[in-house]
Amino acid sequence: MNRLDNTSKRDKDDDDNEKGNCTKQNKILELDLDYLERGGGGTLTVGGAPSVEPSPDSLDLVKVVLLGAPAVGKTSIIQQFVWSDFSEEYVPTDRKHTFYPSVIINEHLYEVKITDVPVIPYFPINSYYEWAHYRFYGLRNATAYILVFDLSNVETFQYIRTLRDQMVESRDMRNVPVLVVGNKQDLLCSNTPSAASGLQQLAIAESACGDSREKRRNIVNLVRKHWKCGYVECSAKYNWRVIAVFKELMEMIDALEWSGGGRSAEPPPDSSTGAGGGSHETRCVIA
Ligand SMILES: Nc1nc2c(ncn2[C@@H]2O[C@H](COP(=O)(O)OP(=O)(O)O)[C@@H](O)[C@H]2O)c(=O)[nH]1
Ligand SMILES: [Mg+2]
Repeated sequence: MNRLDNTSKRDKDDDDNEKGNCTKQNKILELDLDYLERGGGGTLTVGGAPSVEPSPDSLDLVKVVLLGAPAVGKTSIIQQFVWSDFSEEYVPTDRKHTFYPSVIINEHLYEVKITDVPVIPYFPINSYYEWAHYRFYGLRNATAYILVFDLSNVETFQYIRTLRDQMVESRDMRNVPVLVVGNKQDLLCSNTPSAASGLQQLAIAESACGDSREKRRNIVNLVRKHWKCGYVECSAKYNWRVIAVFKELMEMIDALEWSGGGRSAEPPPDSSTGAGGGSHETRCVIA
């Protein structure tokens, strides 16, 4: 049973967050970048809900970052999940946006921070690079990552393959869930045989489809068997398996949390306590 109430909050213009300049760089490198970010100001509240500062980035906040090549659908997946909204128009993400849904999974309540960032040319190999090039993105201290590629353009997988290599080389990823998402499932060629095509065109299309099917099989194999990561295919456009994306990720996070390998030794607040509740907050029951 899936239920989703969408009244999530999104940060105010995140440029505000970058005003907290500091010259003592060495000191800052030891700090939690998300903590600095919080100094940046209030939030823009969506859907008429009262404007309330989101929960502070406490240890219990699950920080999820979506990464992937340009135009694979990262923003669309988030917007479909938190707002049940989709736009055909492509507006490249030009600055960081954060969303704060609350998610209940296996009767455990999590406050989630979903971060959508402009395309990054590389994953910062240490906190200096993060500070210098991706200030306040929270890339290196994310709880979990969703790596998105476009199923109708499997070349976009190469981007996340490189990014994941850089992550593994520069961060201890043992207790950091990574979910690979193939988006735009609706554009898979097997879904759209053209009745108008001539026989020759059909044969060409079939062979191109076969090629891309083979590449897809190899990708699934690599992700599941070698990377040992989760893999979900979805369509942000048709809201097909978008909830499954977040359900799968939260299952991974919840399993870690309750096996003692999670972000903190403390158990997350239980839904029955009503902790973290507030009329302004989203509740996504995904299990
Ligand atoms: N057909 C189809 N188009 C999609 C889907 N998801 C996103 N798009 C389109 O792809 C383009 C890029 O989407 P966007 O979410 O901005 O990509 P981002 O750059 O990865 O954040 C937009 O024009 C979207 O409308 C999908 O599942 N199916
Ligand atoms: Mg985007």
